[in-house]
Amino acid sequence: MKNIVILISGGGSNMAAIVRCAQRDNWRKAYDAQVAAVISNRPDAGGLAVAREHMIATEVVDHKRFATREEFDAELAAAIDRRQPSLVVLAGFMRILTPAFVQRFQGRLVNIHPSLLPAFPGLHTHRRAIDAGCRVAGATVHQVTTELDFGPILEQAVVPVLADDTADTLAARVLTQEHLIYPRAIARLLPQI
Ligand code: NHR
Ligand code: GAR
Repeated sequence: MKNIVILISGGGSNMAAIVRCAQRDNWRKAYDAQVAAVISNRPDAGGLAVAREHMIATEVVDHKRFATREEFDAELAAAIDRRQPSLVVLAGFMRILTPAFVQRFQGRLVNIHPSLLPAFPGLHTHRRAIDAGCRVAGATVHQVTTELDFGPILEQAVVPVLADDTADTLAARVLTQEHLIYPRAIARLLPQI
């Protein structure tokens, strides 16, 4: 069985979209794959309850309990390893990962970033896209490498930026597309891992 471990920090709507797609398209039968666990770095992440509703194992590795990024990442990696993952999915996961962590899972570590990479890596992407006068925005699914928001692109979606957009209205439009492309990108990866 190919175990998928999803890392979240917040509401987990991308995680929920992946879980729903896995159920609807029967990933168990199609790819011998399952979402094995959802791990959050924040104890109050809304996505934890969503995962539990779907009978998925959850775990918290609270970054605030650790003095350094290296110590947090070591504990996070150990928690992931216990699930024997074939694929590790960052879904609104908000902690930058150390090179040691990325190297350990390289090739089976993916992220969704709310911009059309290579434009706007990092945070506050929607505000920055509006301020730059972009006519289009979007989201990118990519392999994670040690360079932030830079790995090989797997999937992208484009949305228009409207004249009266705020960062919030643009984020909501991008998010609906994220929910389509992230499950699709993962489904395309599963036969190869
Ligand atoms: N780690 C590596 N090495 N490479 C990537 O491509 C990564 C990554 C970790 C997370 C997601 C990413 C995004 O899609 C991601 C990609 C958090 C930050 C950040 O600055 C930046 C990019 C991403 C996620 N985080 C702050 C930090 O100090 C904390 C911010 C907060 O807690 O709200 O880690 O955008
Ligand atoms: C999504 O838009 C995701 O692309 C973005 O946060 C949101 C999480 O929503 N990720 C980042 O900004 C990573 N730095 P979700 O928790 O509902 O999936």
